[in-house]
Amino acid sequence: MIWNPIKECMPEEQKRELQGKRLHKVVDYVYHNVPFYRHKMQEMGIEPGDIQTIDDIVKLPFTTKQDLRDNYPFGLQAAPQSEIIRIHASTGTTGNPTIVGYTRKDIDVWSECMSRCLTAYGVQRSDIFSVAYGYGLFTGGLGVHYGVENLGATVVPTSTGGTQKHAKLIKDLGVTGLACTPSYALHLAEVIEQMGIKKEDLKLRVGAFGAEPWTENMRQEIQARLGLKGYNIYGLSEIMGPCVSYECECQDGSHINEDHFYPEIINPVTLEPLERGTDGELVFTTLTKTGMPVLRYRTRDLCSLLPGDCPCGRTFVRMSAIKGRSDDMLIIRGINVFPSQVESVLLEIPECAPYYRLIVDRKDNLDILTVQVEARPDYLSEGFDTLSPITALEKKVADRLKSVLSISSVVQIKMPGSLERFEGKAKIVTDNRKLV
Ligand code: DLL
Repeated sequence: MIWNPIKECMPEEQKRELQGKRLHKVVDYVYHNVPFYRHKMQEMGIEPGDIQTIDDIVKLPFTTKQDLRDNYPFGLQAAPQSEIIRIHASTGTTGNPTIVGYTRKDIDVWSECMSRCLTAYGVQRSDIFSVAYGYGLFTGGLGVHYGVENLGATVVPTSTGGTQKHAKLIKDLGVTGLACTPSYALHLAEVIEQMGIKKEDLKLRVGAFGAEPWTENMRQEIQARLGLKGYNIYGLSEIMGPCVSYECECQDGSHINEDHFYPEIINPVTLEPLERGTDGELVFTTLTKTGMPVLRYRTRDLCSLLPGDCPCGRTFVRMSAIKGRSDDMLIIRGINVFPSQVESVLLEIPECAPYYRLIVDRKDNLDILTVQVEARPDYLSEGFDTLSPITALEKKVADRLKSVLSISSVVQIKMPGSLERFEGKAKIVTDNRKLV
């Protein structure tokens, strides 16, 4: 099923024409309502009249997270405060958070995008959907919530915390849909197993997982343990929140809601636009937002836009899975390492559970990568009191990591259940070098 075939399956020409018109309108709007953009455009010697087609987008200035921080809290807001009906803020560890104000129109567009996404997953009005993203300043909870309501399915606003209570509700209410981070889905699976609930006793059939990078192996693991089909959902607060893009039944990339968010891929160093199919930094321009529109926002997320058509019939371009963030990439002894690469390796090893941490230290000017990973309970149940299975597994993991990453690492096998579990976004990496 397709929620809005007129938009989601628009012929390419028509789509580009619509994008061009919308781009002109949003540029004119920010030029007259956001001094930050007016000054930037004046510095570059461009006026709204110079932007007529979507190809003119390359003439526009970029926006960065730092720009949003520098203009904290409302500097980039284009609509008057009386038009803003909701505020969200992005999580940030340092400095000012990013504040995003939404008008009623923005919230309606968001709900529409979410309904497109849920329909692509096969969600129907008869479904009961538990939203276990955090409700609050984070966009995950309320964003998905409004989409489920807009579609007409039943929403259970679980939010985070109280995992046992959540597990009981899933069983007792016959919950069919689950929205949460992939790491939380795994934790939930673990709690469900510990409570003695069998996946056959549950009615779960579809999951909307995102807000953090996850791999194909992680998808397989979640699907096997919860007995549902897991779909990717991508988004970011600065652009809207969940559902800037969504997977369809083909699960070969996520369709970007291109009538509202225009994507580009650039080389993060030279800022040159890159061809379809080439990995680079994802950049978004909001085409219809009225609260806080952004021009060419640099997401720092690394991925590619996939060439070719999708068999599902949607013409919205697809983005690949996020391969890492330009600011998340670890450079260890000069070699680029993405946490997702490590995850892929670990989940291919049957003795390893999908709970792991990466710790980077610097000793005597040498970078040391420590990978902590839990063993699966069944692996350690025999010979638990001897060290040999642990040492053997540590060596196996270290060898596999070395062959994939081309660097050696210190592997520490941890007891099942010993690493901290997360309810929101998982904090996988600790880079102690920054503290030096
Ligand atoms: O994480 C919005 C969201 C909520 C998306 C719920 C999906 C589901 P922020 O907190 O602003 O917003 O974080 C945005 O999270 O730039 C990516 O680095 C990462 N991210 C989000 N979705 C995915 C995904 C929400 N599906 C940042 N895969 C983004 C990989 C993701 N990374």
